[in-house]
This record gives sequence, C-alpha cells and structure tokens, in this order.
Amino acid sequence: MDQIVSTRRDGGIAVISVDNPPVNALKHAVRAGIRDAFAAARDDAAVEAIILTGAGRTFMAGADINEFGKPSQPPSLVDVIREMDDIKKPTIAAVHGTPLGGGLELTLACHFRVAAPGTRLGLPEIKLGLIPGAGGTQRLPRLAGIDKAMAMILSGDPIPAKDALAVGLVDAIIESDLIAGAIAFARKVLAEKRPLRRVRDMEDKLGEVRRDPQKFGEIVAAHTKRSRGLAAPAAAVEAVRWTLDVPIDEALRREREKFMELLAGDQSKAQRHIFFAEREAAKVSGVSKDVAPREIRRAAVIGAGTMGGGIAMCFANAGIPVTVVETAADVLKRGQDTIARNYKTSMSRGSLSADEMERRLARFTGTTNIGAIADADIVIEAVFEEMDIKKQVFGNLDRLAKTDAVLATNTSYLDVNAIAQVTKRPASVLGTHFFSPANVMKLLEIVRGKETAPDVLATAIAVGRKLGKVPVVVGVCHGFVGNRMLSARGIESERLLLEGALPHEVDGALTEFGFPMGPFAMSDLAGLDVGWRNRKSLGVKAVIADAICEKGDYGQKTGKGWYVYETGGRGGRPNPEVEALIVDASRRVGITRRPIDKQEIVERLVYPMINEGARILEEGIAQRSGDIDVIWIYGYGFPVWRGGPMFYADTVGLAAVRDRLAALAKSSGDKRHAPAPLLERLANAGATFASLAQDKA
Ligand code: 3H9
Repeated sequence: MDQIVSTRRDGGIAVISVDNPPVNALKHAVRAGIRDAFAAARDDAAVEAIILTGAGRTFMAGADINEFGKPSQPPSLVDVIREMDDIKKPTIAAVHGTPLGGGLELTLACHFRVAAPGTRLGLPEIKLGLIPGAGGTQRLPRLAGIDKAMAMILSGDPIPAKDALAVGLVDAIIESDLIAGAIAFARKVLAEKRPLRRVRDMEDKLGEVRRDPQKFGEIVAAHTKRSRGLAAPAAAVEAVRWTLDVPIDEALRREREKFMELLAGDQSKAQRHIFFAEREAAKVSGVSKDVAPREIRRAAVIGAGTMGGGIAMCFANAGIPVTVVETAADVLKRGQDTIARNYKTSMSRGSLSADEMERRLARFTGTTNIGAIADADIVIEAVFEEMDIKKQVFGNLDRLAKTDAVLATNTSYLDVNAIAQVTKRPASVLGTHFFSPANVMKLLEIVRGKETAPDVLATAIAVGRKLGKVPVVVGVCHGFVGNRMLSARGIESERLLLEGALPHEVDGALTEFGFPMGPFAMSDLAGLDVGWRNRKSLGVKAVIADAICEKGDYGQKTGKGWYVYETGGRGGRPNPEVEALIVDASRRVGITRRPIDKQEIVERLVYPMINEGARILEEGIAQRSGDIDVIWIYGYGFPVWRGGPMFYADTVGLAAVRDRLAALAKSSGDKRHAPAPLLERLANAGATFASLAQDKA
C-alpha cells in the first residue's frame, strides 16, 4: 500500500509518483499519499522543486468512480489541492496518457504543466452527469480562457497536448523521456527564478468576457446545443459564470456544493451506471482474458449499399485497408461515389482534412470479383436482408476466404446459426449488427452463433473497439436485443392512435422523455415503405400505416408520411390527412376517442420494451441488464441520463412496471404484455435487474 505514492529525489528535485493501476484513479489512499508526499517535500529544506507524475499508462485519470455514492474519506481532493496551492516552491505536473477530471484538476494546482506527446487532457465529468468538483470550473477558464474551458467542460472531450500547449494549459511538450525532461524543466525554472503564479490568481484571460458580458451568452450558446434534459450542463455554465463575479474561494465552495448535489442525483447515477456497463459489456462469458483475438490487417465487405459502404468506411477510418465487393460495376461505382461524397461532406464541414480524406480513400479497393476476399482477415457480408441471398454469399465465402478468416454477416434480424451452417467452418462465423449510418452510430451488436469460437468473438470485440464502436455481444433470436425490443414498443403505438392520441402527441411524449425522436418521426425518416414491405411479407396489417402507404406517402423521401415535410423546412408538421384517417379508423373499430396524457403514452411504449428486455435476459440472449441499457443508449437514442430501459425500470420500481403491464395485458387482451416471469419474480422479491449482476459477481 505504501508504494502507491512514492517520492524519489534527483538533487534538489523531488519526483512524486502515483502508481495505482490501471488508470491511477484518485482513490482515498492515493489522495492521502499525494497530500503526505507534497507536505514532506514542502517541509524538506533540501527540496527546491516538486514534480508530480503518474506511473504506468497514464497520469491520474480522475476521481475513483467506484468511491462515488459511498461515504467519503478525508482528505478530499479539494483538501489536497488547497494544500498544494499554498506551496511556495515550484510545483510541476508531468503528464502523459489521459490526465482527466480530478487528475487534470491536480495539475491546475501546480505552477507548471509539461506533457508527453500524445497526451490527451480533459474534464470528462459531464459524461458522468457531473461538473468538475475540485476547482476545474474555476481554474481551467483562468488558464485556458472561458471559451476553450467551456468547450472542454461541456463536451467532456479531451484535447491533444499540442492544443493544450496552444491555449496555455501546458507549458511545454517533452519529446524525450518525460521525467528527465520535467526535471530539466524544473531546473530551468529555478535557474531563471521564474515567478510562481498560481492558477487561482490568474485573471487576465477572464478580462475579455468581463468587458463584454454578452460574449458569455454567445459562448454558452455555442456549446450547449445537445444538453436537452440534462442537469449537469446548466450547472457547469453557472459555475463557469462565477469566475466572472464571485471571489474564487466562494466560487470553489459553491462548485463543490453543486458537484455533491449532482453526484447524489438520479442523472449522474444513471450515467455512472452506463460508464461501467459499457466496460462490462466487453467481458463475455466463455471468452477469458487470455483468449487472443486474431490479427486483422485487411478487411473485405460484400455489398456497397448503404450498410456495406458505411461499414467499409469504418475500416478505412480506423486505418485498415478494405476491399469492397459488388456484383456489377455500376452498382460498385454508385457505392464508391457515395463514400467519396460522404468524405467530401465531412471535409467541407471541417471535421476532416483533405490529406486525411485522401489517406482514407486510398485504403479502399473496389472489385466485382469476389475472389478478391482471399487475403482478408475479416469478411463482412452486407447484402440484402434475405436468407437465401446471404446463404449463397456464405457458400462463396467458405470456398474463397482464408482458413483463419472471421466471417461475419451484417444482419438486423436473421438467424446467424442458419447462415453459419452453410459453411464448413461455423466456428468462424458470427453476426455483426451495425446501425445506420454505420460510419456514425456507435453501437455494434455482435451476434454469437451457437458454434462461434471464443477467439472469433474476441476478434469481433477487438475490431469493434478499433472501429470506435461500443460492441455488445448478444445471442441469436429474431431482431436480437435492440430490434426485438423496438418491435415490442411498436405494438402500442398504433393502438394509442386508435384510442385517441395523434402522432405528434405520441412523438412529443417520447421526446420529452428524452428520445431524440418518437416512433412516427422515426418511421418517416426510415421510409414507411420499409415496414409496409415487411408487414406484407409476414402477412400482418397495420390499419393506419398501411393506409398511408397505399396513398404513396412513404415519409420524408416523398414529402409526406405521418407528417408533412416542406422543402427546405426542418422537421415535419402534422398531416391533416393522416389525422382524418386516424379518426376514421377509430370510428370504424368502434372506439370512442379520449385524450391520452403523456405519462400513459410513455408507460405504454416503454414498459413493453422493458418486459421484452426481461424475456431477453431470461433466455440468455443478453448476458446482463447493463448490456441491454448500453444497446439502447448507443443504438436507439434512449436518454443516457435515464440509464437505459432496464436501469430506468429499476428506478421506477419493478412492482410498478409489472402492475402496469398486467393492467395493459388485461385491457388490451394482448398476451405479449403479460409480465415476463423474470420481471414477476424480481418484483415479488422487491429486487432489481441490477441485483442480478450482483448475484453473479
Ligand atoms: C472526477 O474526476 C471528479 C472530480 O472533478 C472531482 C472529485 C472531487 N475510476 O476505459 P478502460 C477503470 S470524475 C475508477 O477500459 P481505456 C475502468 O472501469 C472522473 N475506475 O480503458 C476499467 O476497469 P475494468 C473523471 C476507472 O484505456 C479500467 O479502468 N474521469 C476510472 O479504454 C480501464 O478503463 C473520468 O471520467 C475511474 N475514474 O480508457 C475518466 N477510469 O478493467 C473515465 C477508468 O475493471 N475513464 N477506470 O473494466 C476513461 O475515460 C477511460 O477509462 C480512460 C482509459 C480514458 C481513462
């Protein structure tokens, strides 16, 4: 334990090093160790300057999130920082890896900061539903200016060392050995007798906004576009504003108070749950840590349509050369043109440089010869969602791919086992369910077939991460986790219309709940014809949706669907023809329409999803409830501050969810709403979905 924080001396320079793998989180022993080490160096007359650094892969990546919600043990980080602030010898933070959150706040209590190249510095608290709680909202604006600080605090995204240097957050980048460089830097500071300015005393960078208070509003507007429903961004803005007109000690006290308030709130609990759930999702039963993923040097994608093209872009973006195979030259060309257009759009928006675009484009090889997949380490088939076509492609892949290649089918619904069976190597086959647009959406459902080998799964997870996705492993069933739950939500949407709600009311209730859009706006975006074709093939009817399609109105692409879309206008307005259709449909089925409030709408759409989630858990299609939450947050826009559907159910109380579903099953006569046995059991025991994971641990 006593080695967690150690001090070594190099002449008059004390080097304090923190060693708490994996990310040097600032747990109690670390905080106490840093405080003691600084006090000892401060009181040692032979020490002239003090360096703080982190051992292993990173400087301190923040407070220990595992300690949140438990009784705090002194010293707090605020106490440690207060003592560091008063040290009269030069203090220097030497950072590498990811100095984040409380870690970055520690550096702001030093007189100087030096960084290794490749360091990424940030205040990610907002992603946990928090604000920086150890001075970050007061010190970062003083050091880097309000605009930059606000961007960092509100996005939570880290910035590279060179940007940090440009804004004054670090004083030097050390190209050679970090510690040796930091010691040399310290000696220079001593030799030049450089003044020791505390960040808390710096005022110059606040001047511009103080003189022009309107600027503050402009900065806020630029950085708060995506904060609907969230408590932390508003708190962060308020806190940064204190830099302008509240004495720093009072501002620091208030910041701490706000931090504690947010920490105790439901939103932060939900976001912390997702932080851990996302990492847990990478741990898959039957795939131990020592299963080595196969090496992926080259990929191939079959199909250059919307999905295939998007998936191929993911590989090219991640630096992996990719062969795109199509059946005909003109289809291939169309796909390649779309890819090039997408990159050009990113370039014109400034998110991609021309050089980088060229590098990415150079990683593509287009061909109509499927034999070209022979050198690919992973092949992803992304052809039509039709079993026969997919089976045919897999027959070819089996014949042509390398013996150790991973063979993936990109599918939203189909039986991966049936596809694997047409090959002589079902152990190498799995499903990948990318979400559209594949180059943008973060979620990747990885479908484990009954024979998929552990190292094949490990490879898919590793590839997913390399592509910047959040991979979640699921089992085989119709629609896997996400779409199967989405279908459960769909059951009630048309019924709500027949009983008295209108599309914009249903959508409005869900957006108010926190979804980016409701089911009707979503199907207008996807195209109503997609669902219509699917229903026709299954022989099912949706009275109102079918009637809209029969008019030739397919949503946004035809200018009319559930809503009417004016050219150039943003979003749609209610479609009077659809409203007439709905009212007429209610009359025909003999329903007297009634007003339906938002709460009822949300319950009737969200609870059936939770019910289906419970079935999915019980069948083992998802390994844990947190996996389902991650899927819904990254793939379907479930509000992150509600923690995903299963976490949300735990918050509401499973007995209440169960009772509501039972009542719904009775009133609708729809057996699908009958509470799932797992939900019933947990509700009776007064337990939660989260408790299932604890039982397993
Ligand atoms: C804060 O600092 C509040 C202050 O303002 C005020 C305080 C008063 N705590 O992600 P990885 C674990 S709020 C505990 O797979 P990577 C993680 O769970 C905090 N554990 O690696 C995982 O464990 P396991 C602000 C943490 O290389 C393992 O480390 N800081 C913490 O892909 C590896 O993580 C943040 O929000 C933590 N803070 O990414 C930083 N961080 O192996 C959050 C990580 O058992 N962390 N773990 O699953 C990150 O963003 C990434 O983990 C990081 C590494 C970039 C550091």
